Amino acid sequence: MSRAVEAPDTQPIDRARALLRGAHHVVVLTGAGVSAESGVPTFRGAGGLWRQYRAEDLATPHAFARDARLVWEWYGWRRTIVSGCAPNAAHHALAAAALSHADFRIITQNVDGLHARAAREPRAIPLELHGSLYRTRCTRCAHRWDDRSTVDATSGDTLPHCDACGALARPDIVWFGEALDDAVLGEAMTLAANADACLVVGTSALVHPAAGLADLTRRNGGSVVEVNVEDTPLTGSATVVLRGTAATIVPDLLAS
Ligand code: BJW
Ligand code: ZN
Repeated sequence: MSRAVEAPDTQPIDRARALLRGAHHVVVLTGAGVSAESGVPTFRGAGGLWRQYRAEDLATPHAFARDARLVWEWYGWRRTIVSGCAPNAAHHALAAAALSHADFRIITQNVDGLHARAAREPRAIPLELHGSLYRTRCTRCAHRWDDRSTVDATSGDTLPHCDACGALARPDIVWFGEALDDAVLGEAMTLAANADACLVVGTSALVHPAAGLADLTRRNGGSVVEVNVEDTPLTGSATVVLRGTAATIVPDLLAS
């Protein structure tokens, strides 16, 4: 009995490869799933809780005003975890693609710095939409600084304070209800609107405005390729969906 054999170019991964190779401008949007195989917990789904809290309970100005110690403790825990993690094959493949193609830009919602650690040149450093786990800023003045220190949250006095004015400091991260940096968001929107292809990797696509970037590409006639282990709100409108983990699929997708 003969069995129909699918032509190689009908496989989703081949279609996705062809779309990306044919695109002049590629933009990549990543989320927590790209770092999952590095050991960084995602926000939603299994392992997404710290103690009994969700990101929505802690990543808000209101939560910080109510209990700065608790919020700093969470960030201290995350700094410790991420410090023990390394970029995985997906971060490395994306960085290599950004180095070999001038118009391949990475935009990340992640604050873990793993894309930047995989980048060997500035061109491969991503736009960080939601800030960085390793930057701290003053709650009163404009001072902000790189900060890889461990957090001592035993009392209000031991929390990070501003060297310039002495006020309480906070993580330099965009919390719910806060505006993203205008320049960073503007650049991300321009890249997405002008892209022929948007590769979306490991995001639940629930958090806006980041989740709207792929739609900008699509509405301007570009393609959307989604890599995720499960469905998201983008799945239905994506041009190609690749079901599997980032560290398995992305290197295969971008192999030259
Ligand atoms: C794998 C995998 C593997 C697992 N391989 N895949 C429009 C509609 C509705 C609401 C809004 C809207 N516009 C704005 C809002 C409000 C709000 C929002 O979006 N709320 C929704 C939750 C409903 N947005 C905001 O508040 C934003 N601000 C704003 O809009 O301001 C307006 C304003 C203007 C002017 C003045 C004032 C205000 C700010 C959003 C900031 C979000 N920040 C956070 C927290 C930062 C804290 C921190 O990191 O410490 O950023 S939220 C959290 O979610 C974090 C993430 O970057 C973000 C996205 O999560 P992500 O990356 O998608 O992770 P997960 O865990 O959700 O998903 C992981 C995915 O990976 C899953 O799909 C898995 O299947 C997959 N996966 N393993 C591949 N191995
Ligand atoms: Zn200050």
